[in-house]
Amino acid sequence: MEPQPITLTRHILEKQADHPDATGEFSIIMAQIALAAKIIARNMSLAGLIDVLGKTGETNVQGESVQKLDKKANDTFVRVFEYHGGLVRSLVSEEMDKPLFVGPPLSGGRRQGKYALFFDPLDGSSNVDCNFTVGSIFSIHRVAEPSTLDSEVNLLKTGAEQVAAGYLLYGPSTVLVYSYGKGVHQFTLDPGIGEFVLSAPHLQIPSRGKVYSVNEGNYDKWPAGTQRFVDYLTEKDPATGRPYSGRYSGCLVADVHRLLSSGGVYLYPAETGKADGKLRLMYEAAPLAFIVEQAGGNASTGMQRIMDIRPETVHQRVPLIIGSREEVKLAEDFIQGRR
Ligand code: AFP
Repeated sequence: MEPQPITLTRHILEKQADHPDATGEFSIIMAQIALAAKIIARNMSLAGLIDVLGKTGETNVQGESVQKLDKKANDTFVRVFEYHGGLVRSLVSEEMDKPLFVGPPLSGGRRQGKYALFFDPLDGSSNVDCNFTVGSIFSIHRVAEPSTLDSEVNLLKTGAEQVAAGYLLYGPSTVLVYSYGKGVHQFTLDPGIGEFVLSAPHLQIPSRGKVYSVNEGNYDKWPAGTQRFVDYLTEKDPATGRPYSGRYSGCLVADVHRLLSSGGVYLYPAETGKADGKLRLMYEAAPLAFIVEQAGGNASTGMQRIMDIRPETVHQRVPLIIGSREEVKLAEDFIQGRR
């Protein structure tokens, strides 16, 4: 008899059984994320046929112009969680200025729900117009007991405090990768049955790789240590496996997903006039750091472990170097002046 496919729902429910005190809320949050992903994947597959391509004309809190699909993906996440009121008490998104407190109000200005969901609804959205890969990133924090009043300050958690994190990759197939702190598991959407099916349990990133991923057009704006690191990677030295191959998609999720299987390093470093780089800590860098560390890799600013950073605002940016242990350590050596 053929083995039964392990669906995401079954996987989550089996893992929930390991936690006798679990209330089931976390499992439903994961199911709702999977639902949002299926809706986004379907909209994406119709890009060009329905009116979802191009810009809305608005600018988001990051000062970037909003793509129609960014907005649609954000609205999908919000709808899915607003409808299921009480599951999470707050939503924080790249596309929303302020946290949205969605938990049903209790008496005395309090709210129901103990989790907050942070998300980048469509990472790499400028890729959509040319039919390239994009992703979504999510991070789940336990923020407060129902008795606590809501405020942005309660949301400022370190990456190490994440309960779970993951991403969706909308490519030739739709892939969901997540971790709740016990390894990294990959599911692939089977469109025939509409279910995410386990396609790779316990992903491990090689301890070193042969690929580097960075927007080299910004080279002149990088600090000297970063420039020397990339010079080192591109130098010819067969004895140490150099030069590395360059791969950069413009979608962080896609580049990190590649590293999970082949190893290597992704960088979005600090730049002149942008000491914190481009990427957002709470819904880009920290969730991917959680995944990559769970798979045996590292994530750093070059000076500090990403997972240890205590954010000052929910939209804080951070330089990011992420991937195989050896390359991330090497980047730190260059940036900290040891090489
Ligand atoms: P968006 O999510 O705003 O499209 O930005 C994509 C991204 O955050 C990340 O996915 C890419 O790796 C990086 O920015 C690309 O930025 P550059 O265009 O500056 O290289």
